[in-house]
Amino acid sequence: MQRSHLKRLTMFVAPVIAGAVLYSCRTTAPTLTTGDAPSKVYVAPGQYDEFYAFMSGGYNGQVSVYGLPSGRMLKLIPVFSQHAENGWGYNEESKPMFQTSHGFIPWDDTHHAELSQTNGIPDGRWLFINGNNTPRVARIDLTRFETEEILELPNAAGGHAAPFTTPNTKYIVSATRFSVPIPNADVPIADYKKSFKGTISFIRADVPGQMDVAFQILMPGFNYDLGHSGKGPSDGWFFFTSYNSEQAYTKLEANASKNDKDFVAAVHYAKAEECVAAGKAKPFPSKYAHNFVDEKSRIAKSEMKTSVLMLDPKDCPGLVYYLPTPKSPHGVDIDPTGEYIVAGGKLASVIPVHSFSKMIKAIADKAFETEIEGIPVLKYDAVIAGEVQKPGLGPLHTEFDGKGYAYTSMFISSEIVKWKLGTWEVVDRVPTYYSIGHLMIPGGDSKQPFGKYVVAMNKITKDRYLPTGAELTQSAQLYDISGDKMKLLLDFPTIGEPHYAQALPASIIKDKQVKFFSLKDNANPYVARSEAETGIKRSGKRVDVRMIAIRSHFAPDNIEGVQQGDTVYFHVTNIEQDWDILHGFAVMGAENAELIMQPGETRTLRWIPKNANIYPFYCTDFCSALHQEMQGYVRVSPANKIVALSATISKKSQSQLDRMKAAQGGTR
Ligand code: K7E
Ligand code: CUA
Repeated sequence: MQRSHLKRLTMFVAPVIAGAVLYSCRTTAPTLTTGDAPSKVYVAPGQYDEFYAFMSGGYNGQVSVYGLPSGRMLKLIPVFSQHAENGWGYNEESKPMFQTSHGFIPWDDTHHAELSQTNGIPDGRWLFINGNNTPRVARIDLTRFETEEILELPNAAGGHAAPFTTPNTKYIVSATRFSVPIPNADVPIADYKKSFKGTISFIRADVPGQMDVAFQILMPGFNYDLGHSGKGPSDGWFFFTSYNSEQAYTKLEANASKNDKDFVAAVHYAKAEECVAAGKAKPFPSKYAHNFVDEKSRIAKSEMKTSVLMLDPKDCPGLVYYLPTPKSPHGVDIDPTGEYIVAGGKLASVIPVHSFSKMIKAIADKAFETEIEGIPVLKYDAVIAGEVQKPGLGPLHTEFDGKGYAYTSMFISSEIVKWKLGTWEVVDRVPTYYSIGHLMIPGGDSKQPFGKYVVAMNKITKDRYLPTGAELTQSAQLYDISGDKMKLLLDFPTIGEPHYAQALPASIIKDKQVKFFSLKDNANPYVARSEAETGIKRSGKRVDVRMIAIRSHFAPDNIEGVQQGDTVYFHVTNIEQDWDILHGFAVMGAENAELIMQPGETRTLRWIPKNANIYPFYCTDFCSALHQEMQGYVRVSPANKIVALSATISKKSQSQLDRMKAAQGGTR
């Protein structure tokens, strides 16, 4: 195991940094779990985890929720990708969430989970997540663990530096990993330097249902990779890494790695607000979708927006400065005090740390090295606070424990390195298995980290679990950081490819959970609140069936009069008003997913029967002892055969229902 680790390491290192020294992270045995580790991660049956952790799903386009320290997966929250398991993106109510200026887009690549904050501390209202491919940002409501809003970003490609928040969630941001012509147009790719630009979007995020681009900043055509807002003294500033200052457009592996230094862009967004108020931003025609779920009907609506305010730094002096930063930096992380700006130079031999106060002084002193498209480049020596020497290889991301220490993930040397803010000395290092990307400390990018653990999210799994063919599950590792030395406690598998994650104490959100949706308040136009409100209606070739589901039947459960060529909409309302009692709905031959109805909720399945036939439907969620009895039939007749539209509604007396409920063990 040790040897394969080394071999793999060499494989990564060799092409990237020839001749570099391999830092030793192999003094401990890879399989170690020592001493009291088991008791530190053991959450006894019936007990709860201390933290909720929200992990991006990477190329599965979703978010997954884990308990820490157990590493138990609690939920998958579908966001940008259709999810057949509960009909997200398949049922009629949620389809509008996938609308974009490119049409219906059922997939994306999620990277960075970001909790909303109040005064720089995670507050448990919302989780934001970005879609990297067709740039979008989403809001997840943490009382329901559901996606409730998605905003597309116009004039952008590769929404990677997203959706990081300002300390009170006034804005979240999204910056472009790929520069493209702005506005996008058919131009020769060789015109890159002339035509390709980046943009940074500031998105109003503090009012659910009203997310919108407040303004965009037009940037030189570099690749903007990651960002973090200032806090405390640096509140009002936002910092973004950029690489490819070479502006290469082919063979980036080599061509974008030539410059010794790229840049951190320091954006004074408080200044941007002034410039916007002074009319310096120009309306820029832009088509982009805004989708959100109406709270009462639980139906998503989609609207197409037509313009953004575009700010050119040339028209707003003092808006952006570049901080030279070695070498192709990836993450940029601000320490809890707001003074230090830590950049992870993927190919750098040090971890450079900029000082906010020195930056302000350098701006006042005009300590400029040069200017790029109207943006002053500050002198490296005038802004650097210090460099962490010999940290390891391939620094990517940094989180903080709130006790004066920083933890940086080292992709190439596959380790976490702990170092001290201010002295820049490395105080501890532990190996990760293997090739860590992001790392996460609960609250670790906030003003007051909750600390206790660091989670490594590793890119390569290799030999850590029972093999499952050529593709293995992704792997996370949990380390105790309460003492001087980091201690590996647990490996646990994750799904998709988690990039960033965030976590917060469970106590902040666990008692705010919705247990069911009020039937009385259900504003779906096709709701049926009781069997008496069910029915079937034909309008031309469209047939609407209003149906209810309750333990353990559907009403109606026999439907006749549907004809070939009809489009049938099953609107099924789960009329239970009881926590965790779900029903499902599936009909044979549906070119679609099932429906899952949470208690009190109406969901709609569109179905186009092909043949004159009998089609059964049934409940897919094992809801009671008589779940297998929860079924029905649809009769489909030829188009030329007239069969009266009819429904058989099971009429059960209340006493019958009560008896059945008792027989099924009552409510759970
Ligand atoms: Cu480093 Cu997309 Cu956050 Cu992955 S990014 S690791
Ligand atoms: Cu309802 Cu099974």
